[in-house]
Amino acid sequence: MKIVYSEDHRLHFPQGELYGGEFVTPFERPSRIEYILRELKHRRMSDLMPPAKLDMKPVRKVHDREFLEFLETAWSEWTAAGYRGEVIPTGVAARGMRQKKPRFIDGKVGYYCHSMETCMTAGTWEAASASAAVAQTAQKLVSSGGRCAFALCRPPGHHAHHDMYGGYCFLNNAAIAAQGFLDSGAGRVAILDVDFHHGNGTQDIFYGRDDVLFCSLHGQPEDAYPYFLGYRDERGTGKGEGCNINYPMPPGARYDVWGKALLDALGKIRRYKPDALVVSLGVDTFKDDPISFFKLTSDDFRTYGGAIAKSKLPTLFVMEGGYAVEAIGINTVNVLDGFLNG
Ligand code: OKP
Ligand code: ZN
Repeated sequence: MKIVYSEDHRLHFPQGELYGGEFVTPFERPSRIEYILRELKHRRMSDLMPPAKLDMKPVRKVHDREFLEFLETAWSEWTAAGYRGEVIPTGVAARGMRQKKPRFIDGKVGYYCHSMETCMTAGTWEAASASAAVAQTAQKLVSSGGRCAFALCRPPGHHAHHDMYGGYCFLNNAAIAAQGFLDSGAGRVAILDVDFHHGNGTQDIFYGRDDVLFCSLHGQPEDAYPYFLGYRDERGTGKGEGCNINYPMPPGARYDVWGKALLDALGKIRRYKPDALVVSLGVDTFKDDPISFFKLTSDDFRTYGGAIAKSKLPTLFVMEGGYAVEAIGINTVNVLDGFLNG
């Protein structure tokens, strides 16, 4: 399996994440990628390549132009304002308030941020755009006839909306890849999001469209981040009606429950007849994940990799979450291995 990777991910490493009222070392940290690389090497999967330069055309189709400008300039505007810490919002555009972009950077941050745990720092834009380039380069490998590829993205992307960042995500790598498939000639694309958290950003981007089917398996919003999206009755709108399918599941869910949802989603994907499949691959469904509540075992990851392979679709795996760092490599590579050898 071809693997696309950029070491520029290291440029994004905020000092803190707001967690339970404390600033803690971010769960989403550079070592996550190092653990995955180590396990790939260990299992002789070392067909690595760097990304090509990011083509902004598909990026502009899934993200707002002013939002992209904001991400690119936020750090310099923040420091120019005299702030000495990392970029984090104070006031946000909440219920009943005007949805108008302020001029001052502190206001703009509140306008474009949906989750306050996520700090931006000097290298965030460079890392986020490198991560999008990783997804795009891997997509092109599949578009030009490859069976599969693995985009080792960091930072992750599935919480990034059309015009909002948060949940450790800035650019929606999976959405950029899906748009890339369409722009390279695919008629329809399916996105299967198996990260523990609902892919609210991806849902937002494609909610009114019928050329992308989005299926997400996740912790139910009553109990799990991102809390304000991911219910079963969110089915898409307008011509996108029926093209958004959510599988919220309760705390403690094991593979007997989770695997049934996966098979249902794979059935829906088969009937949609997509030309390509993007898997938003988060391994935070693992039983020992520090911020999640599903109970998948390392063997379950191999099992579901095999189930995904049965779809026989050109498949792009895009790395999302997974915070049990000691096991993140094993679990991620188990999915890929299950896919290849299942
Ligand atoms: C990103 B990805 C938990 C707060 C959750 C954000 C989690 C973002 C997960 N107490 N904070 O989907 O893995
Ligand atoms: Zn997650």
